[in-house]
Amino acid sequence: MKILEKLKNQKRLNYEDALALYELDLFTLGHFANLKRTSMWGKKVYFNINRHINPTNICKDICKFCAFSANRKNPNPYRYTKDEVLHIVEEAFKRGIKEIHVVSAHNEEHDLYWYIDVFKTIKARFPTIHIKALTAAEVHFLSTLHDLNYEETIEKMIEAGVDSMPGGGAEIFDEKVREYVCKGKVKSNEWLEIHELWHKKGKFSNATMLFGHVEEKEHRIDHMLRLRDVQDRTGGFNAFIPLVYQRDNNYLKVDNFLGSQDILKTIAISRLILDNIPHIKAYWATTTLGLAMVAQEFGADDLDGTIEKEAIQSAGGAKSANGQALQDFLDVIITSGFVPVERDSLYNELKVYEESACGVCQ
Ligand code: V47
Repeated sequence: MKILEKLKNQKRLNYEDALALYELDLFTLGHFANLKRTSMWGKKVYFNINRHINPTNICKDICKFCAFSANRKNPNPYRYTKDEVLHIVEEAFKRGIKEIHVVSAHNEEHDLYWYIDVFKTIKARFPTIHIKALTAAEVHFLSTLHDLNYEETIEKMIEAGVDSMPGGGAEIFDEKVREYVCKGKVKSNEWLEIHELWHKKGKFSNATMLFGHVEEKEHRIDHMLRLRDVQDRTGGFNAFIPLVYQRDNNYLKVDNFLGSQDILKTIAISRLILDNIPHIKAYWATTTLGLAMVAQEFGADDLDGTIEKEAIQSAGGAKSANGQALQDFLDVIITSGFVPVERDSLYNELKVYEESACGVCQ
């Protein structure tokens, strides 16, 4: 079979190859994805110690899949003040948090200058904290609000101390599906352009894909290939994060939900297609920690972070609202035969845990 030959010879895979990968049985596919993952990262499983902060849920956009934004299905609008954000950061810092991941809804009352002020103050008070903030969807919203071009907004973010960009807002790049699930939001080519500009400033970012809703497997492959093209030019994506669609409290009508096999297949395929993106995250908040751990044998090498407070996926039904205890990460990684590695936001290794760190084994 042609696809097996290509996999054995480690050839770059094209669109047709990727479709053929979906036809392979899970364990054949997993075998090749795991070979690739192991050749890159051995038995290491990466995670970081981070805090998610979502300054507001009041949003001008209406993405059908979103249960986080305040509307009829989530009648609890909120907007943090600068002092509230600073308080969260201060408390998190005391607990040893090394990254804040700031993602928000699109709310004119939190304009670019509000964020700049907040980020500058955080950097002045906590210079060692890594600020991962503002998705390309937010960069688009804030640029439009202030009549700035993307480069101008990006330059202001960098000047304010933003260290890296999260991968949110990518959803699914296929224009037809995108129009259906998140009409009015940043367009696919704009999302990709913003990340490319960010990378050209010497900065790193992540890339997500929201899957398991109304898209087909063809759209997932198209999504990955568009990212691979940008990465060939810039090398600026650190990680790809396939986000499993959470079904509660939103306006998207979905008939068939994915099972674990489909989720693992998509993660494995992303490892094989995205040969130029170093890390594949199995984001535990959307897969559950158990499946995220299994995914480490199917191409993923990262679980994301401890998060502390998760608002987006939990609004959609995920059991992630209170984050993940570090000890639970360590226990599940070690008992699965892997080596836990705490990393910083740019994948520098901070601590490689030995087996004695495992509560279960003691
Ligand atoms: O862009 C919204 C997604 C994203 C739902 O860069 C949903 O390291 C599932 O991007 N079901 C925000 N997903 C989260 C995100 C992220 C998470 C972790 C790490 C990183 C990173 C980025 O959440 C949004 C959207 O695609 N989302 N609603 C839902 N119902």
